Amino acid sequence: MAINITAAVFDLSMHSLPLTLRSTKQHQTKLIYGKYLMSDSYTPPPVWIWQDHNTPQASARTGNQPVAGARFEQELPRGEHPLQLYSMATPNGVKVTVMLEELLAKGHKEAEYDAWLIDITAGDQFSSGFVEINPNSKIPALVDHSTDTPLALFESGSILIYLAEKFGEFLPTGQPARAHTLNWLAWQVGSAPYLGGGFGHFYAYAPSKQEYPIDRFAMETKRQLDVLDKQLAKTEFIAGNNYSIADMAIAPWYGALQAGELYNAGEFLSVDEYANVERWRKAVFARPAYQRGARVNRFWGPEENQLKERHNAADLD
Ligand SMILES: N[C@@H](CCC(=O)N[C@@H](CS)C(=O)NCC(=O)O)C(=O)O
Repeated sequence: MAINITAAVFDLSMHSLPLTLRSTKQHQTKLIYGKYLMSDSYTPPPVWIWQDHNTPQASARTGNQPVAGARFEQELPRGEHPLQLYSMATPNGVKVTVMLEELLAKGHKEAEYDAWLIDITAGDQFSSGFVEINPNSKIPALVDHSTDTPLALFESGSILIYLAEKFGEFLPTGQPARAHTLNWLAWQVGSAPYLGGGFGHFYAYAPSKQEYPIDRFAMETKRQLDVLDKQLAKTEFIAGNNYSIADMAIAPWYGALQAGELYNAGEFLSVDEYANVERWRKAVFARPAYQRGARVNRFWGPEENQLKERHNAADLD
């Protein structure tokens, strides 16, 4: 049985995603009666046992492990603003920095924030300080110190709703607009793992290209793009005619995908077919607050688009 222990490359030249799997056993696919099937070269044992497939470079600090919790002791830094963000400019991280910049653009001075870099390629998400605010060890995480007891928030969808309610922006209070917005926000959080953990992993990061998973997740990703395209044929923004937290959640993933910026997969997925998504993402990406937010906690790509940490508005000017 061939086992490939090469870690997938974490390509920071494009929008990067977490690797939920850094290694995979290699299997051949076979065409049988028109269907691609995994070969039977691997028979799961009765009980799965973890084999450390991480590369030698991946230390105990960074490699994927089947257990949760802190791997080393380190407190989180704290700046002067009530809102302290711990993040990185992946699509999930960008959702929150865009929201904060949009709030500031609307004049909400209390939305000023410190954004500290949690470099997930270096294992920063496993520090004791980070795990204390997010036991799931994934960015983004936010602490609001303006409350009686500091309030820790994790999960990008939860953070977007919290900020929208705190500042009374980008989430309608009346129905049905509120339900529509939350529907699409929940759609994004539920759908993106098929795009990132499914398509992105097997197409861009897995150590061998396997037709069965790429085929399966390319189909699902195109179906999702078509869902958005059909919706955006009816409405200007995702959840209606107003820009909302649903757009902020969906654009860094599906907007970037349609722009060909994610996984270098624009041609493979024929993203030009989605004209309504293209019209919408151009409008969203043109927003100054979106452009500011997309730069925060970014340490790759063109230098003018990078800002490792943000502590006040002037850092982005
Ligand atoms: N459902 C979570 C997903 C967060 C997530 O997957 N974050 C990635 C970066 S985009 C991460 O921190 N990965 C680190 C790891 O998997 O170790 C959310 O929406 O906040």
